[in-house]
This record gives sequence, structure tokens and C-alpha cells, in this order.
Amino acid sequence: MSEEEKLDRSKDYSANNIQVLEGLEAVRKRPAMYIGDVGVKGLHHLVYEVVDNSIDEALAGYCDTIDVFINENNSITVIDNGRGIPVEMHEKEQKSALEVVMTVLHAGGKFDKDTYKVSGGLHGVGVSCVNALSTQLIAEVHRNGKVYSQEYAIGVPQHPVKEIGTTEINGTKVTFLPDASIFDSTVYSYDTLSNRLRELAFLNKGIKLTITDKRKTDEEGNFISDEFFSEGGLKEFVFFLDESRETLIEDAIYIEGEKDGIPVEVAMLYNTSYSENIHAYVNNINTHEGGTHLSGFRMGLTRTLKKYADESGMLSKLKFEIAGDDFREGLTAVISVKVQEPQFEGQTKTKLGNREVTSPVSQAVSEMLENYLEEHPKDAKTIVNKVILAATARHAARKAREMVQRKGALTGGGLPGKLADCSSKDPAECEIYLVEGDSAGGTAKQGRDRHFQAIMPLRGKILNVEKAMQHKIFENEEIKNIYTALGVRVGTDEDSKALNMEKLRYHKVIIMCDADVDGSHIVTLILTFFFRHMKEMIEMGYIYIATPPLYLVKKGNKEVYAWTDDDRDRIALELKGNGTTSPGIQRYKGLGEMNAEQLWSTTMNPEFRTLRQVSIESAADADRTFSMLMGDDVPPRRDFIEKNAKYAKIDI
Ligand code: 0RA
Repeated sequence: MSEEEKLDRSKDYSANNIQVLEGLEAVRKRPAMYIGDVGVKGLHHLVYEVVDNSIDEALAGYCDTIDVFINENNSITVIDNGRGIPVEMHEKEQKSALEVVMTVLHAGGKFDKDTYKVSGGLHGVGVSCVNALSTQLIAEVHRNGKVYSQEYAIGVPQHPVKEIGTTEINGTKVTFLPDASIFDSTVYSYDTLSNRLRELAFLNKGIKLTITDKRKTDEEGNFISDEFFSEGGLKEFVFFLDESRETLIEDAIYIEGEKDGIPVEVAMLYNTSYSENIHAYVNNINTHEGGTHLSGFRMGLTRTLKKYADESGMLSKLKFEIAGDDFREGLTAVISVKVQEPQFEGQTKTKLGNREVTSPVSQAVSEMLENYLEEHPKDAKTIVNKVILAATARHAARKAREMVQRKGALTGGGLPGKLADCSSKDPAECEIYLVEGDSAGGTAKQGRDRHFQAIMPLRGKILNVEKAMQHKIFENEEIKNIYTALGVRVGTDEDSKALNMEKLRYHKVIIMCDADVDGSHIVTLILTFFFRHMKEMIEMGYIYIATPPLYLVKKGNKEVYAWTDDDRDRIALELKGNGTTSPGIQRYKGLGEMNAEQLWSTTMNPEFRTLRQVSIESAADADRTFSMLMGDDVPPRRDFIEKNAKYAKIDI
């Protein structure tokens, strides 16, 4: 190499390093752009990003076990038994491949073109982002009989890759500590991580995923841990989702294979419920907004079932057309495709845009369903009967729905009589409280700021929509009132029940119930309704739960509210001070025990209240949770409500 060339190289090298630093700096400046947000979601996203790399290694056929640890200090360790990230010199970058992967944005796997890379988090940003957002990251590679290691601080290597020992295994181990100056909270949730690992196990059969929480031990002194492994893949997933539902057919309808170079896996079950639960994944990402793979699934399903029903002669007495929806009532399905270069569109970038995916999925579904129907005539008949029933009910439901909407229109947007509306007409500043019971509703009306706060009392328990048929739902007084008060409509398009929110009157819908078991049951009923019929409202972040205090601690003329038992004890001690008399403690069981002023200052005044925004962390989990909570199986429901009742905490 000539001197000139060497100089060029060294220039390149420093130029590269500057680029690396600029890249990492960009991530630290605008972390949300790379990982979505710096809240709890973003924090957990870091783990998914690292695990995804190991999943890719497993999908390439080189790894079958991935272990995740939450360490005592809330750092995370991910270990896999793959080939180990290469440590050899990367020619272009003039440093080890490991360092490139760990420090260069979007570098992951560039040097291994043959690998079938399909996983990769929603943002697909690569492990270098995790590195940039961690105060410390240690990568350890077992490869070629040697152990290599490199440590980084906020993404910057602290030393070149070094050999630290010998080994008989292959694999990669990454430990990172999220930067507390970037994230709102750096405390990991075991449940959130284990739910995602369970989902990954179902989506990628044959891979063993484990999680261990080293922050605490159980009674026997063991760390909390779980192991997820699925041999049956999506077939097991649909049974898991429908655990609390009554299955209509003998076995899951299942297909797995490749069509036109696109791996397609689909499993479906029919149950006795009236809801449709389809979860569609692309490269292990839940595509909430659907897309071309979902269209393919629907097309294949409708075409094949319709053909079968027509030929069976069972439709001869039906006086109206069967709609797409009718084929999906009581259907639980999971669709998983792997796409090389996915195009994600839509509001939350969870809608698949690749047109080439529709036809392979539709064909795969048609073929598997045709075979299934032929081989299971009894189940086929059950399904067709279910479809006919759905069509009949839909016919009745549409009439009921039209009545609701026409009524609204006739009375000039006539609002429900029970609604005490606010004076502002700007939806962005308006909020509506859905209040349990007329009496608490009355107090809330007195206490509110009528400029922007509307109150609507709900009488007794609202309808359990999980069990009711469509037309019953639209005939229900309370539910009709919610639709009219909010100003939203159900789409009139036959094939889409998408909510029309153009005329939505409030951007905050606040559910306010007693802080007891009954109250939390009512919260759950209302949430179930929103989840099944106005999911868009949850997705937009418009649904909240109010948190009334649990205690009032009183001494002399001093009164302090407490929301938790710890708060209560701390405040009682403070108020007691050096005195001898202990403060009085009043337990609030219901909203009704507060007067208007107290309700305003503790629960409704935006300056002091705490609202819990409802979000859907995982649609599959939420679906299972609601069907469990609202289904026939009472014991698990009681457990769940009792566990969560105290602070009326329901994470969905
Ligand atoms: C590219 C090439 C090779 C391994 C990997 C990527 C790899 C990356 C990660 C990330 C986490 N765990 C991983 N395991 C492997 C190896 C290529 C070769 O050995 O020839």
C-alpha cells in the first residue's frame, strides 16, 4: 500500500468515526424518532431490538435458545446460542465487525447478505440505537473457541474488541443499562417482557425463550422466571387466545408453508362468541392496522366459505346476501407472514402495504380451508350455520343501528337527556365523565367546571358486550347514549365497521367509578365495550380512568387525601407529629361519600387529579383478557378483579 493510500485509509477511518459519533448523537438527541418514545414503551423496545437480532439468528437456523435476564439494577442481559456476532476485521470500516454492528446505525447483518433477515423491531433501528441509549453496554461473543468482549458507554467503545478467554460454545451475550437521563423510567416490567417473549415463542415455533427476573425471589428463594416454547406455533396460539371461549370446531384449521417465496402461517378457530379476533403479524410485528396480508386472508376465507355454503344448498332459504363480516363472527385467527422488504403504512405504521402479499395469502387460505371443509363435513356444517345466524342477526342489528342514528339526526343532534353537556364546543379541550350511578353523577355535575367538563351518569351495570349479540348491543339504552353523546357513528360500509369520529365531541372520555370491586367491574365492562366497538378511541389515546382517593386522613382542621395504603400511613404519621392522638382515617368506598367540592379537588380538577390513560399494549393479550374477564368462566375473572381491584388498575 502506498503512503497516499494509507493516508486515504486513515482519513476514511476518522471520517467513519465521525460519522459513527454523529449517528449516535442523532439517536441521543431525538430518541423518540428511533425507538418510538422515551416512556415505558421505548424502554421495553430496547429489549425487543436486541432479542430480534437473536431471533433472526434462530430463523437463519443457527440458534434455538434465547435467554433474557432482568438484572438487579434493571439492566438487561440477552444470551443466545447462535454463531456469535463476527469479530473479524471489517474491511471497509477498518474495525471489527462486532464494533460495526454495535456502533453504526442500521449496520446489523449487512455483511451477511445470505441471511434471511425478517425480524427486526417495529422501527428496525438495530442494536446500535440500544447502545447509544445505554450508559453501559457489554457485548460478549463466544466464537472460534474464544471469548471476545467489548464495552461501550453511550455507544462509544471503551477499548478495542479483546480476547478474554477460551470457550467450547458459540453465541452472543449482550448486557445493557438504559440511560436514566433519557428515559422517564428505567424500571422494567416482568409481565410486559414475558408477554412479548410468549408471543415470540408462538410466532417462531421451535425456539426456546426464557426470562428470569433477578430483582426478587419467591418464597423458596428462586428468581421469578418463565420458559416459553411452542411446538405447534400459531395452532397453539389460537387455542391460547380462546382459552376462555367455547370452541365450535374440533381442531384448529392450520396451514404453514411458502407461497410465491413468502412464508405464510395461518391458524383459525371458531367459537360461540360474536366477536371477530384476527391478529395479523408481519415479521413478528403485530400489524394493528391490517394491510395486504389481512385483505388476502379475508378474500380467501370469504371466497371459500361462500362457495362451500352455496354448493351445500344451506343458503336456499336465506332472503338476503351474506356479508364479509358474517364469515368472521366468532372467528379467532392468527396470520403470520414474513416479508423481505416490508412497507409499513398508516397512522401508527402498522399497516402492511406490499401488494404482492395479498394473493399468496389468499391462495394459501383458500387451499387449506377447502381441504379442511372437505375432510370435516360436520364442522363445515357448524361453521355455515354460524354464518347464517350471523347474517340474520346482522340484518336485525342494522335496523337497530339505523334507528339509533336516525333518531340522533331527527332531533337535530339531540343529545341524551341524562347528559349534562359542557359549554365549549372545541373537542380538543372537552371531556366527558362517564359516571357510575345517578347519585355520583349528581355530585359530579355540581363539582365540575362546566366550561369543558360534561357529565353522563350510567345507571347500574352496563351491558356485557362480550356475551350479547350485535342487535342487543344497539338496542341498549346506555350504549345508545354513549354513541349519541360522543357524536360518533358506526361506519355504514358493509365491509367496514370503522368508527366515524369526524363529529367526535370530546377528546377525553373519563370513566369514573367507585374504588371497590363492583366499581372496577363496571370499569371493565365499559372498557370491554370500548375495546370491542370503539377501539379507535383507545388507539387515539382518548380513553381515561379517573382515580378517586381511597382514604381521607384527618386531624383537627387538617385533611389530607391518600391514594395508597403507603400514602395513608405516611400521612397519618406526619399529621400525628409529636402529638399523642392519632389522626382519624376515613376509607372512601364510593364516589358518593365525597361532596362536590371534594370530588372536584381530588378527582376532577386537572391540576391535581391523576388520570390513567388506557392503552393497548398487546392486542392479543387484551383480547384474551377481555374474553376471560367477561366470559362464562367465573373463577379466573374473580381472581383478576380481586387482584386488580384495590387501585382499579387494569392494564390492557
Ligand atoms: C451475521 C453473521 C453472523 C452472525 C450474526 C450476524 C449474528 C448476529 C447476532 C445478533 C445477536 N446474536 C447474533 N448471532 C449472530 C455469522 C456469520 C458467520 O459465522 O459466518
